[in-house]
Amino acid sequence: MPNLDIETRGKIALLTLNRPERRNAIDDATIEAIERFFTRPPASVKAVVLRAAGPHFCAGLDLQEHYDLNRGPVEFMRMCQNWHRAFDAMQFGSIPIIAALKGAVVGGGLEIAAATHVRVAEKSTFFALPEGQRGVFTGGGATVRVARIMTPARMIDMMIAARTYDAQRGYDVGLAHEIVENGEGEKRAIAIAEAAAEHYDVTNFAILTGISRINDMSTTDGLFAESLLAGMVMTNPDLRPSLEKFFARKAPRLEPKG
Ligand code: 1HE
Repeated sequence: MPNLDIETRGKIALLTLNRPERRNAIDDATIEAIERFFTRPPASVKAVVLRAAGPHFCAGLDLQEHYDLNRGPVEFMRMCQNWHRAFDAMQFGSIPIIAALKGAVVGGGLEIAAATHVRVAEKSTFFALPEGQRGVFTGGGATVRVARIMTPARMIDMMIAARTYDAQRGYDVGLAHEIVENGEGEKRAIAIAEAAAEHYDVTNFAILTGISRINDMSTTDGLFAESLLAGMVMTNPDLRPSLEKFFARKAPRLEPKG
């Protein structure tokens, strides 16, 4: 697929933004490929690693294509809706997506990262929304997804004061969940994906579709939806052997670690 490599390895798929000469800028074809994959993922794929070729994760919207196409307002609005559909398919699908971040995670690059579920950042990672400086605006969901992670007030400040956060500052506000040494991001993301791929499908489904959606609901609706999901997950017949393992003290012990 153009600019997006897809490789399956056992239960996980490795998706690579593969256009390093343009710093993995996202064009229309890339969005289409992302949407196609996440709306109908292969049944064998239980977790995804989203990684990038070259030293940068993603430079956001392909500004060259934007300039060349010279779209009108409605065309650009439709393009944004294509991004929203693709990233919704990621965020609200039932497959955990682990991002391996490095270098630039900026503009639309931060928007796609915000649609993933676990974000591992190499120390080289930096986060920015340079739209303010370039005279453009976010359109791939940042006002919703990024603002919810870092708070709307911080997002406004980041854009107005033209701040670029390093990996640590990104971690402090939830843009990254873990920081690793440069060159270690993919390995760590793959390890997380492989472990998550072993969870029960129904549990991952509840975690991924439930938590985000419930937080769009009122308290009453959210608690009701949680009880519905829990009713489905906690009565999964496959759960019994897992509990028996716990009673027999054969389940892995919980201990504080990343
Ligand atoms: C690009 C793009 C791009 C690089 N579209 N071509 N996003 C931005 O405003 C980020 C724009 N990019 C950058 O700030 C920098 O490129 C980076 C910090 C990401 C990397 O810097 P560097 O020094 O490694 O690379 P470079 O020399 O700036 O770029 C290398 C080439 O990639 C160069 O082309 P060349 O022909 O001169 O080699 C760049 O033009 C090209 N390139 N980024 C197209 N984004 C749904 S709305 C979403 C809103 C947005 O995302 S707005 C975009 C925000």
